[in-house]
Amino acid sequence: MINNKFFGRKRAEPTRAIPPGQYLEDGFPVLSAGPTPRVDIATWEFTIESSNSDGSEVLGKWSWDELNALPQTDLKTDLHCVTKWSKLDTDWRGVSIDTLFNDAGIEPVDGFVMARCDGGYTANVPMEDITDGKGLLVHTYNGEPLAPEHGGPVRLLVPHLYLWKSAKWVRGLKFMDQDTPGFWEQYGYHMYGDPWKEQRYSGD
Ligand SMILES: Nc1nc2c(c(=O)[nH]1)N[C@H]1C(S)=C(S)[C@@H](COP(=O)(O)O)O[C@H]1N2
Ligand SMILES: [Mo]
Repeated sequence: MINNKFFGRKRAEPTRAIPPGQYLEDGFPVLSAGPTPRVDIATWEFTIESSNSDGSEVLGKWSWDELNALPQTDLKTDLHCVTKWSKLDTDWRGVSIDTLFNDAGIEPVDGFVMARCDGGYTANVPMEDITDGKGLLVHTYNGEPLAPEHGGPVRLLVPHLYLWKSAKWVRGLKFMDQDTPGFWEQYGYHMYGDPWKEQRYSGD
């Protein structure tokens, strides 16, 4: 017997609203501005730095083992890429930025942070968009180690903003008083990037 269920299956309709101008994607496209860097877990470190007129100060530093020893957070969330695909219900595991701040005794201050990455990519985000559970350092996707092309070993995940803010191969956050453009923002992408407001390019 042939089971009719396998025939005439329609493409999945959105099970809930997605942001304007977006379409649903089942796969997981890779979008990188350069080659996938080789990252050595043994020497990997993640650093949080302040910056002020006197220079910068390291506020917290974690090795791979130290990151994994912190309380872990699971998050199921939708992703929205500025190239117009959205992917529903992606499963992530990692450490929330709140947990890092707690661990290092860092008080979030009003302002902005720059995420910096192996390979030189940067992305700017407001502090309030990575705190209160909104930002994570993720190392696990769908129960598997995050693939290098998607930012493994560790990427920033800020899912309520367009995916270019979710910096792959992230190695640090630097506090900034002023909102300063990161890699794509210098090329005209929006400084904030709210998908629900279609903030794709500066001026949107
Ligand atoms: N380090 C780094 N992070 C990055 C990028 C990059 O080129 N380098 N591309 C950004 C862009 S433009 C997008 S759309 C997403 C794509 O993530 P994905 O390749 O996992 O789909 O990663 C973002 N993070
Ligand atoms: Mo992108």
